[in-house]
Amino acid sequence: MKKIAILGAFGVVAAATSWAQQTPADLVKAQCAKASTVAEFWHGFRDAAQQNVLNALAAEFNKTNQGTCVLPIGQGGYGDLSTKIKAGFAAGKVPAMAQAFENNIALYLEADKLTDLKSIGVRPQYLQKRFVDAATFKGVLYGMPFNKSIQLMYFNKDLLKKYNAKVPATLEEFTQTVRDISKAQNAPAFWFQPTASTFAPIFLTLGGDYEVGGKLQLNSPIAVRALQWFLDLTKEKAARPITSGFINSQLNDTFGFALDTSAGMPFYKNAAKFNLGINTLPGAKRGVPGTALIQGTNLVVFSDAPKAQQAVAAKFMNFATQPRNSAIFATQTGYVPSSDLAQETAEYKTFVKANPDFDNVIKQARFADFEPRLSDWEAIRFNILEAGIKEAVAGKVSAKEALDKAQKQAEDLLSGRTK
Ligand code: FGO
Repeated sequence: MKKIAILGAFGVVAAATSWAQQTPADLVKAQCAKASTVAEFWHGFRDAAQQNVLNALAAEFNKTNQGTCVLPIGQGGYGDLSTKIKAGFAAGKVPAMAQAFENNIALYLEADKLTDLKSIGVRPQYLQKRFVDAATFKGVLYGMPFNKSIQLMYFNKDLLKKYNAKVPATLEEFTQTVRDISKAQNAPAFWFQPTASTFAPIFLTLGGDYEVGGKLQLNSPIAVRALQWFLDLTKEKAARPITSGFINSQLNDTFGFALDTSAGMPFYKNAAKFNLGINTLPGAKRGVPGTALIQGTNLVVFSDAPKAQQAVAAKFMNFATQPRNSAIFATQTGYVPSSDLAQETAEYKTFVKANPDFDNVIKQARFADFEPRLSDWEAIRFNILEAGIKEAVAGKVSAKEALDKAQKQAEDLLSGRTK
């Protein structure tokens, strides 16, 4: 297990450096064994480092709430999490609390399974307004922004230096730099996952919008242009599609650039054997960063959970979003601080002094957008849009064909024809 020194900031032993030490997960387990009310917190963090931060946060909360406890339980990845929650609805077994994307909230609301957070004492004060608004449906807050991410530009400073290239500030410069370095090193410099997540920052930066006049539109001319951009660079061997695994776990010295979630920051930092650069996204014009996709999740509370567990969940949400806890959680993970006041804390200031790159998370968060909050969006983004992107990048269909097909499939799904 990797050692994460700063976890100690939550007052918990960093991580197991020998078998005799207690990990944050062990600590939480011991606390919950003694508690009379256990609020399960289902999450989609697969990675040990992220699980450690989550468990350390829960352990710190549990310490000050004798008799009650929050128990994080991993369900696999985000997709597994929503699948298990949906199965839990049918089986009548839900946790007190879970992570949820905005579209998951819409879906869980259709099943009438969510609790109005303010009614159980959640106070969303000093939270990023846009995040709060996105988790508010018909004026009611159902999700507490917890681990919301934006995307950043990760790059290889050594490679840029070697080829005398400047850090690209615009999409045009980015495209040219990627082309030049790829040609010079005879290997693709821009690495990307052919996914809806990576497609989005280019689509959004070019001015794209998935919802036009209240209607879902996956095949707009801008969408075709954005997908064509990936296809052209791939064909020219300037871009390398990474079709399995995270980019951050495959870095080598031909890696030039990636546009990836801020939650990847600790992983890129750990893995890079070159000088890693982190910046805001290249923009449509100079001086304005590109538009990132907002990902990561909110915390929701299920209405079928016993009231005593709901009360613990509400307390935990207020605890997690306190400025200091928000600052520690964000700096350890790369997520956008949930509290606007996090930046004023000593923990945040100390971290940013040693890691000035982190400020880009705050800067980029002002230039970022959400995917549609449709209850069917998870199915659309993975099974339809992303499937089309992958087919096009694999050279099986053109950008227009892929997106026209995706549009038709999405319309069929939304009209109930293929549900
Ligand atoms: C991930 C997924 C959705 C939805 C977006 C949706 C469902 C995307 C994208 C599909 O919290 P974020 O920013 O980052 C993830 C976090 C937890 O796993 O850590 C990131 N990570 C983990 C290990 C690692 O080595 N590197 C690394 O970056 C991980 O990406 O969320 C971004 C990636 C995806 O999961 O493949 O959000 N996403 N919208 N998933 N189910 N539904 O609507």
